[in-house]
Amino acid sequence: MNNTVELEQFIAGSWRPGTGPILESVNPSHPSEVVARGAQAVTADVDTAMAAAGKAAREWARTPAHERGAHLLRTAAILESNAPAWGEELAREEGKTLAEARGEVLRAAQIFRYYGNDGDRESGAMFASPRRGEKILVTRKPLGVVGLVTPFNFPIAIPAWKIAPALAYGNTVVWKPASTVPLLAMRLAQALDEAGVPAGVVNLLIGPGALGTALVEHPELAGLSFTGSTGVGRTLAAAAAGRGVPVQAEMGGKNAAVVLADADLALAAEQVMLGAFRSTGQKCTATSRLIVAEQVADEFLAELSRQAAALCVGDPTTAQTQMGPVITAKARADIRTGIATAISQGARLVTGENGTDGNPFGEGHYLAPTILELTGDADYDLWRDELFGPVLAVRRAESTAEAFDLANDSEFGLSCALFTQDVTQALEAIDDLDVGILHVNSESAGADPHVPFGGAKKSGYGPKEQGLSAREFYTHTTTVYLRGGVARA
Ligand code: UN1
Repeated sequence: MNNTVELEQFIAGSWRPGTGPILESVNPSHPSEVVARGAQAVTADVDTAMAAAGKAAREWARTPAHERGAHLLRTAAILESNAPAWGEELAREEGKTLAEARGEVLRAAQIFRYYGNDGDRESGAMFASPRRGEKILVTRKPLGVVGLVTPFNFPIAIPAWKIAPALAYGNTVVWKPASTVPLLAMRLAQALDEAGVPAGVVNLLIGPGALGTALVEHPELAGLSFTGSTGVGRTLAAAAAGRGVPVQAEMGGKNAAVVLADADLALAAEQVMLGAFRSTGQKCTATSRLIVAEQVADEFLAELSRQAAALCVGDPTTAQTQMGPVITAKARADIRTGIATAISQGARLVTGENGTDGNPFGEGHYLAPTILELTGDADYDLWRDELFGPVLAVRRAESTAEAFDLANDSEFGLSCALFTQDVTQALEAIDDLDVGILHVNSESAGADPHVPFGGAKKSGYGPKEQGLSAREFYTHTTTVYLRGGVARA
């Protein structure tokens, strides 16, 4: 296939080729196919983009909220009309199935629509004053120029849920997406450009991780929002915090599904399959641990194993495919190493990969959906470390209390899926499970745009994303003690 797209940078409202080394994004299902190609940005471009964003900041902040919103609503409409085509490109560049990829473009549109209507919501608070003739207002103001660093796994939805609130609340943006998915980043920037967002309000820099570091070190940076690996997130967060720059970082997860003995097992199996294997397990909200009640464990694992072995793995643009490849050859090799380590530590392979090399599904970076039971009390790396792939680690629990303890046995606390028909146990879980997102009888992934998204413990740092929580990060407040002229007695 020879439909490689030419990559360009978007700085100060104009599209231009980079001046750095050539970057190619390749199709993880057909690694010889180059999806997009172009010269990368260099660190000097960070200065140019920051200057453009700084220049645009004042006017954008003064633009009425409803006018800013109108740009976002137009962006939503453009995303919607391009969802079939850009969804296909997303599936080719990132590897998730066509249905998920098109759904993701529509989800980005939904996020832009939510924030596009923000002008209709309350925009601050008013308090009574203990003094006569005075009111106290708490107003919201943009931070200024914010830096956004986004991961490969939701190439358009995660940027949308950072860019949309950043712009809605009056900030301007310099954005560095993951280098594995530059085409989808370009598509989103094109949508914003076509929607008429003024020059400099959004700047896109495609290139290496060094751009993220340069962004954080830039003196004009007023805020940093990051989603990605724990290692990079902590480094960037530390650098930004060290310079007094507010940070929002959304990092790892090792999310549990807890299946209690009274659960609707058919429903639980369906949802655990979705949580563990949709997007090839490459979501920070994916289900990577399963805790199942001993009484139903054999039956449940047999059913899961049957369903996992029957999943159709292959090119995500083919209609029957249910699971595509992982993003790179290195990701696949690392996941296999994680599986091999678990087996060497005593894990029992229920179904899928055994840690060795091979490619039964074709030339792409494919993996079989894998389930491993962690038997005994060994300290398994697979229980602790996020592999970011289609691998589910299972443990059995003798009681609900033990199940909840196991679910909490992680330094992460992003999401959890609980399966029970007993409302009392569900209510206990709300108090006991230390997570940012709890799903009762649905899979661990998924997030609506109008409610907070983010983790407890080491999964996240700083204010949560989405809904009104995003406002906590993208604005600061001015408390106004407002009096008129001479106060009457
Ligand atoms: C979802 O669960 O649908 O990087 C979204 C991630 C998360 C997004 C999850 N920030 O996977």
